[in-house]
Amino acid sequence: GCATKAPTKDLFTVNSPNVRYTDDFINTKYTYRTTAITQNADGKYVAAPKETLYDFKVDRKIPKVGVMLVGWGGNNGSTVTAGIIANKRGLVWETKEGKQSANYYGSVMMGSTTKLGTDSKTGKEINIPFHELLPMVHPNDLVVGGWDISGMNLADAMDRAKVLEPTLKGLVRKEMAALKPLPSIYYPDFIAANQEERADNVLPGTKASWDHVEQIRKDIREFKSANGLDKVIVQWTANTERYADILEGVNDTAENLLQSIKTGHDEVSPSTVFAVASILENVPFINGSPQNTFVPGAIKLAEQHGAFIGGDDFKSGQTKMKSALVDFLINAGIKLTSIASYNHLGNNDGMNLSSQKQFRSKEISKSNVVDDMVAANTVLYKEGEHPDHTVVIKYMPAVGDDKRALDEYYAEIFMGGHQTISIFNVCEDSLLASPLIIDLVLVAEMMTRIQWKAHDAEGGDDKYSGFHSVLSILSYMLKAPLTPSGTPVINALAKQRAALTNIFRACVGLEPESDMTLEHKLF
Ligand code: NAI
Ligand code: DG6
Repeated sequence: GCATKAPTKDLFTVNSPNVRYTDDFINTKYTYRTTAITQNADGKYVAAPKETLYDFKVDRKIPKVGVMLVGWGGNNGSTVTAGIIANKRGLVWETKEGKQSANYYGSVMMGSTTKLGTDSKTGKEINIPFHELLPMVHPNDLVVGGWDISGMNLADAMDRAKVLEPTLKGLVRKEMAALKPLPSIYYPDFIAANQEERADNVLPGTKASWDHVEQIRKDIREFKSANGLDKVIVQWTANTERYADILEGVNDTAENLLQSIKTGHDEVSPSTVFAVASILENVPFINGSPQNTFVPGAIKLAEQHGAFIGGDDFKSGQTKMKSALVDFLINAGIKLTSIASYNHLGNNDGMNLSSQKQFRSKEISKSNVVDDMVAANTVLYKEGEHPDHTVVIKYMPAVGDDKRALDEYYAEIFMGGHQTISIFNVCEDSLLASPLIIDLVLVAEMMTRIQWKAHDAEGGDDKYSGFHSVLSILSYMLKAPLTPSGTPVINALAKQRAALTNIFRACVGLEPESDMTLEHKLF
């Protein structure tokens, strides 16, 4: 049985004087409507509707895309690779509960729908698969490759991960065994000492060097040509590193960072070297781990080169739940006063995080995720007031990849009452993260084919540019979203999804989905 349908070309077209289709592009004139606020001397606000006109241009040609994973032989890397192969081949396998077929559950792009509009005859909502909003790459068509400091082939790596059913592993084993990670860079100081044993596939040198940048660039180019790819996207799903110190003269500017790589400075991490190599190759680089890969110099380098970057840290289970639940509680007018988040897990990620410096990176990315929701509610929280929030992670080998996340949300309700919500979340961590890896590739790739300019009534075609280098549109999939300098970080899950949906809609000239449904209320 075939698990996922091949994408249908243009499930819908937009009938509007502002939208023009050519063989190669969708050209759209779009009015962006916002509300501009000013504050009077007496502290009162004045709200003024504001309109900005943009032209968007979407490249309709779906490219052949490769994804290179750093940490390919890890739990996420091996699981997402087997998952794509299984989907590609429409595999069905036996489990103790019966037959299971490949799917893309957990992927917003592949597993969810979005409202296109309302049927003009019946008044019913018409919903379409998210990935049909724009001409997107299908994950079945992705070519996967990458690097790992462990040289194990992907079949053995998937056994080591202990995530997938043996029957499924049997069906993909031959193909997986032929996949072997490229040697990677290993600077032992950045990941836990307990990882040393698996580092048997490393390039010479234990500090940053320009040779490393050159080798990674060469690897990307060779992967691209060997597989006949139009585009490559690089994603860090390797171990969580410690934070790098931000030092003046070392990693504060693009030039200083490049110089520090050349001189082998101790504070340049492997993930930053991968980011720099990707930026110089003009290949989007996404950081799925919490460390500060994007030191100021790396962000500036990306901006200089107009290269896309996104991060940080996949938002899979506990934090996704948190960014939905806290959004709901605070928007319901309930005063959340504390969150206690415990995790225990027994995979290699857990072992790496049992080391204090690496845990600290994760603690930071898991802790800042409610700030925007709290700050937005000036009724419940005074300036500077914040719910207590603690994050604990313990390594418990026996539970393997089946991470346990226990959360207690404690809140103040009407008239001094209290509400305690207790959540116990158990599932395979890598089966939550794999579809995020796919979504990040699909959305980042799509963003490379969208251009904009301030509206030009003449219809000239010469001044288009891309979105800002820092792809904050990826926030839904990430715990600590990186945003362009000076712009707000949005963690509220509903807002993040709305941004994704409505930016995609704007690119085909459709209004944001407001959910007003006046057509069902005013007649
Ligand atoms: P893992 O430990 O199974 O895999 C990481 C892989 O990276 C290992 O195979 C290791 O050998 C390799 N590696 C380490 N340093 C490397 C380097 N410099 N170059 C190339 N390869 C290197 O971990 P897992 O479970 O796959 O997670 C990967 C990352 O994703 C971790 O940082 C984790 O914190 C993060 N993450 C995972 C989530 C999940 O739900 N599974 C969610 C959020 C983040
Ligand atoms: C334990 O917290 C290990 C971590 O790597 C997490 O499993 C991972 O970051 C996912 O976190 P969350 O909060 O999105 O479930």
